Amino acid sequence: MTKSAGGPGALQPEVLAALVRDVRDGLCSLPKSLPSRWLYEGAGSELFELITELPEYYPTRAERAILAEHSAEIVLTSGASRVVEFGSGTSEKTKLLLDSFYEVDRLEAFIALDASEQTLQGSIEELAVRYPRTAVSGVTADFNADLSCVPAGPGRLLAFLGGTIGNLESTEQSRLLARFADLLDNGEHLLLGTDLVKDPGRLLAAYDDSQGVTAAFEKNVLVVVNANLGADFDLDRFEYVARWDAQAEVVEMGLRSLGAQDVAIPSLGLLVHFDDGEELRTEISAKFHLAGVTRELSLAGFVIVKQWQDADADFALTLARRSSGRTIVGRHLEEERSLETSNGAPTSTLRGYHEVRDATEALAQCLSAEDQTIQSMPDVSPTKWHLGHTTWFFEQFALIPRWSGYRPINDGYLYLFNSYYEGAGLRHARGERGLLSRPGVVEITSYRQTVDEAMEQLLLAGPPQEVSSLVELGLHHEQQHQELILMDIKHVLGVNPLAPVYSQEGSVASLAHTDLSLGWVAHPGGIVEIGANSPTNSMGKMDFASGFVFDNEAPRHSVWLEPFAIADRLVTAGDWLEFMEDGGYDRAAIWLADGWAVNLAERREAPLYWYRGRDGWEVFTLNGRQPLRPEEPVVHVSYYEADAFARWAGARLPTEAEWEAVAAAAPQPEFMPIALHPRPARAARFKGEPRQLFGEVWQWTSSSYLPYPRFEPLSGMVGEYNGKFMVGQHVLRGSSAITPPGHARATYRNFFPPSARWPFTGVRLARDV
Ligand code: SAH
Ligand code: AVI
Repeated sequence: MTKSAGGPGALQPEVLAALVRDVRDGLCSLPKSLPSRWLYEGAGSELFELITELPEYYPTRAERAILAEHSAEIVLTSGASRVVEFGSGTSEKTKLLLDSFYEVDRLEAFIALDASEQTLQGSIEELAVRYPRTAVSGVTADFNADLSCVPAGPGRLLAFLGGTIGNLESTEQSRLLARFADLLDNGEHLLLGTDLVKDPGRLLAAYDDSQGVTAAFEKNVLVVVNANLGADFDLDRFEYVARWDAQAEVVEMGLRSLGAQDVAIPSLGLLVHFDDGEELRTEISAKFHLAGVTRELSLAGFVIVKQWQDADADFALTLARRSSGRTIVGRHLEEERSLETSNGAPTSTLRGYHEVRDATEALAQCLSAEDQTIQSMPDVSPTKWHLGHTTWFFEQFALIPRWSGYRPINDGYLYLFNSYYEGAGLRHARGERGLLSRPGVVEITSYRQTVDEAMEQLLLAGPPQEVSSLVELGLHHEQQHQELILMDIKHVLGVNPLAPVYSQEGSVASLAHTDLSLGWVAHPGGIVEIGANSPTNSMGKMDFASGFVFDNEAPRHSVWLEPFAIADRLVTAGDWLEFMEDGGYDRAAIWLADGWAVNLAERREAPLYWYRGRDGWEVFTLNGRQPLRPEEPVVHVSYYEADAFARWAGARLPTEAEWEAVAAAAPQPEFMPIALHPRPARAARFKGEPRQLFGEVWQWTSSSYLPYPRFEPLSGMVGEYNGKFMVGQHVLRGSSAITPPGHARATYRNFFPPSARWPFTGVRLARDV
């Protein structure tokens, strides 16, 4: 690190030049503002350290708790050996992470980058002593300007902690993430800390503390300008203001002029006028939703590896990997960013289209061509077939009918990749999809790309509303296939005696905060409304203006419920072991006749993917074979098994209306990355919370899959899908650990035959009261 020439506290010439520029620009524009990096000069970094200790300021404590719990996992999962920290400050919390790297001798280098040289000086010396075998260095630089000082890979983990990304404007955030991605080689990692949206009262208290430390910190920028540029800001003539902009989800901080005044900055030859009450913006602190973090990282070219929150869900830490897949952060996407309004569900914008298409390809990235070709049973389709079929959907339903002159890429594909649509003509037999060595993965990838290019043109032309709706339908359809890809490949790998691992990502959820106590959420019964409003408008045309739903979720209608109670957590593997040890699979009396017959015919004596290992039960997961963890929800059980378990437990399965009545009143599903395996129940966030409704396992209901009263399928060929399966299947509710982010909702109706257990199916009990 270069030492400052002008004595302690003096700015380096190039830093001073940057301050001059920023002050000139910021104070001569309206509204007035100054970049937040200047807050940390002079006494600023010490004041910030005091902020981190304030009772009201939770982010530092929350992030520290996450790091304390998960640093070892970050070391293992990232496989990194060099840590580069941006906006490192004193790196106080970072030590938790660095200690974990160092303990296993994996900390070759630590580079701290910060705009404030003074802040770095103390911390680097201390860290060099703490990690004698590590090359510790500090770089004074503005991360918005020049990242060329970041050393080359491999094995880098970029850490951007504290929620400092929220101090950037949203366009700067995206730009910085994209630059991080550019900097990294495929397979290297980013660790990003983000503060989450929460109760505005708590947010404001954190940024306007009772001791006035934050006010002093924000006013420090005036001290810095006075000290370095000879300005005559009178600190007593400005008051600190913090406010929460609920729409932008940003805390805005600034200094309000008390009276009209002129401030002289002689070294710049400036006299700056402030009106009475005029504000100078000193900082923003944007707050995030998990959905937004995932989206921004994906757009920048990262794949989410794992995301953690503290126990109060105040703060999130995301480990993301530079993705080798195609990432689309093109000009068009930037243009569309400002139009984006979705809550994480796919949209028919070009950006929305690519997000979903890329996510599908990302799932196949870790699979070989052989993996992608196998069909392990008739219900399972090869991965490459899913990749082709989801592409066919856009070609068949959007491009062919809506683009005159469009020529199908290969007529044979229209036959091979049609799933069930009689209206779309003949098709290849479902059970024979695994017999096709050709087209291979390479040809199907090229089919996807060609269709994507055509779709780009269609979308950029500003398609009519019915085409946008079709595209939206196609994207939700593709998300369904993302889940199918994972459940199918689990079966393909699961029948392999070598139990291959699909991915190491997301393996073994932490048991911290687990709470397996079983409570019952009571419902008084009566008339309730369930279902969604119809996805067609008054002209009968597909229209998802009030949020996407499949036609089978509509129309909204009244249902009578008797009083009931529903379990506040899922049935666990431990509960299931008790059932088995109590002879659950041997007692014909608790089984439906069909279920008993299936058990006998297929020798079902435990859930699918359970194996007797040398040291007890083991389960096959997408992370490979693992010892059974009794805390996890049981998964891969049939309707018959779920029903028999419920009888054994002296309970029953909920109807779909009961499930929805409870879920509609609970917090709606979060935009969570795919977890690959269901996780144990965590403590309720509030009394009577029905836990694990979404994101773990699909929950069997006792309801047959039937049309709702006044059900109308979508018009046109796409309407063929849902209605024709409305017999012989049971409805499942919720979503699973492999459901794509943004796909779950309280009205969603999944359905499978009662004997199926290769989907991620589990059990939530209900009972009459
Ligand atoms: N990472 C620490 C410190 C956060 S404070 C934590 O989590 O507690 C924010 C830090 O970012 C400060 O040290 C500040 O000097 C630095 N910083 C702010 N803007 C910066 C910029 N544009 N370039 C580099 N560093 C910056
Ligand atoms: C560094 N950064 C994440 C802090 C924040 O919470 O936005 C800066 C801060 N400003 C006032 N208090 C804290």
